[in-house]
Amino acid sequence: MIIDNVTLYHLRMPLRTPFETSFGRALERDCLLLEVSGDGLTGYGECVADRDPGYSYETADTAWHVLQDFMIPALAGQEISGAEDFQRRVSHVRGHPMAKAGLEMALWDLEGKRQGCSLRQLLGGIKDRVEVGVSVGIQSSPEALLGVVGGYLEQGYQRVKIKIKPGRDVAEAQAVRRAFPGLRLQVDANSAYTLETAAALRPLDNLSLLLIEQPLAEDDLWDHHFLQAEFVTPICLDESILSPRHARQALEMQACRVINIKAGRVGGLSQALSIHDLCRAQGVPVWCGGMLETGVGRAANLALASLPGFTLPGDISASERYYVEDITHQRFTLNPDSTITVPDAPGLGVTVDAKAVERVTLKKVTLDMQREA
Ligand code: OSB
Ligand code: MG
Repeated sequence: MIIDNVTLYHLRMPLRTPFETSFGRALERDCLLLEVSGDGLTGYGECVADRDPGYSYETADTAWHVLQDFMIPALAGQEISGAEDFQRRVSHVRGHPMAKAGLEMALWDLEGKRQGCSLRQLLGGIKDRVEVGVSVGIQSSPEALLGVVGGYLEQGYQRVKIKIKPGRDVAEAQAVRRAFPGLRLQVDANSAYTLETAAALRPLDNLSLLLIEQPLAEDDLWDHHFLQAEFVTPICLDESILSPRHARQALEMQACRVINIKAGRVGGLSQALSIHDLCRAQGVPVWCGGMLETGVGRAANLALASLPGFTLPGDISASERYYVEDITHQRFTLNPDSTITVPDAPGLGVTVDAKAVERVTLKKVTLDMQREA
């Protein structure tokens, strides 16, 4: 297809409750919404870069710059045949995986609408509902954490992830384990430890956790190898895996036993698919991570998580866990068995509420592709 124009929206959405991780506390979440028109159809994508470079170096502003000044002009006037072709055309842009992934998502949505196929079908997903859990931020105390976790269990979530950081780790995880002995529980450190300080995490190995997510720095692949050798609990990498090549090398060097896949972090759904295939061939479990997505990105995550290798519950919670007002007409809700139903309408299977978008838009630009050519 040939793209006629692309509109970028920088959104800032208030979170229902503050979300605290080892890299900071957020009361709102930024992202870019991409609206791509071509062939008389419109596709949407979500770029998950946030306001601050806390989780990764990308921010909504760097993604805006790279999309507007480099990636989108590279596509002007060109016939784009699919995700593989798209990746080739933007391969001159080093890094900036979230910016790439946002644009690729919009092309998948367009392609699905053109073929009358859901994203799930296009990707080869096999499940019509996927197992999900909830990611709980750092709370003011272990007691407060128990209250919040208990609330989510009442809502029906059967898998919980708690965020940890130095000094707020073992006591928190032990308290949750004691209160909920049978709970499927995991922790996420978001790179807050070194091989030395991670020695404090030793007691976590006795709590029957599903996994310990990203304890060490993003560029510390080799030290994760040493840490994994000391733990029975699987180490799962998130921030460290930015491409299928990283995934292969992490497994080769036994730096982890599980991989968290986020299409944004790895440069697009096509790259997420490659990592899924690689892990599946080796019997390595994967699960779908989350970036507090709006209904647009959430729909994509559900389609991705419907692939057969996603054998652990995803960080894909109900829309109401994140936002009072989402930007899609569809709201995702939790089924009683801790699953969420995968959309089956063409493309992402969601429609965007223009009024709701307007209310949370900080800035907006339309790039006319014919003029750029
Ligand atoms: O590390 O998985 C993470 C949110 C923002 C940035 C990084 C992470 C997270 C989450 C939330 O854990 C997952 C969700 O979307 O529910
Ligand atoms: Mg994580």
